[in-house]
Amino acid sequence: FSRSPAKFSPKISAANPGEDWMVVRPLQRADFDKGFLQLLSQLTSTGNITRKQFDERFTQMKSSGGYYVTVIEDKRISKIIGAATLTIEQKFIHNCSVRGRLEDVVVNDTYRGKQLGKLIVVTVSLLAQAVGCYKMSLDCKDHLIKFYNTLGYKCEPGNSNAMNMRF
Ligand code: 16G
Repeated sequence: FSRSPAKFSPKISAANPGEDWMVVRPLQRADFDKGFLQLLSQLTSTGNITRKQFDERFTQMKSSGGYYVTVIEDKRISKIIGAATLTIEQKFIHNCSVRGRLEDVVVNDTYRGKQLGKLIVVTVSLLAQAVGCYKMSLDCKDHLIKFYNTLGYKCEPGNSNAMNMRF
């Protein structure tokens, strides 16, 4: 993305999300009770995750240090309405640099039209820049390519093939 992803978002930022009823912040344990997993299930299958499983995964992610799970909360109803994760890959290349990956971006479908997708993606992209990532990468469905293009993400011709092996 551009060196200043914030320039794509003149009206909103993490510090000033534009609405006093919402907050952008790191995931908390208490978000289990604020619909975080139900929100993720709008993105893909989550399975039936117990509180214990959630707690254990939260602890593992926190102690490993490479996970920045970021959420938007609607404070009026104590519900998580948006989420995106920055994961960090340690590298030898680029002078022992780190690469960021944008993962699990989801906004509650009843909150369309409020630019919350843009808010959460710009926030996490700025975070990647702030923690020293030399690049930030993502995989997405075809219909979202335009959206990510507007936020500074580009397909790199000859170098943009996402490939998966499913287990
Ligand atoms: C999308 C997500 C990815 C997520 C995957 C889940 C973004 C930018 N990409 O590719 O992070 O893990 O969907 O789909 O949010 P799956 O269940 O088919 O792996």
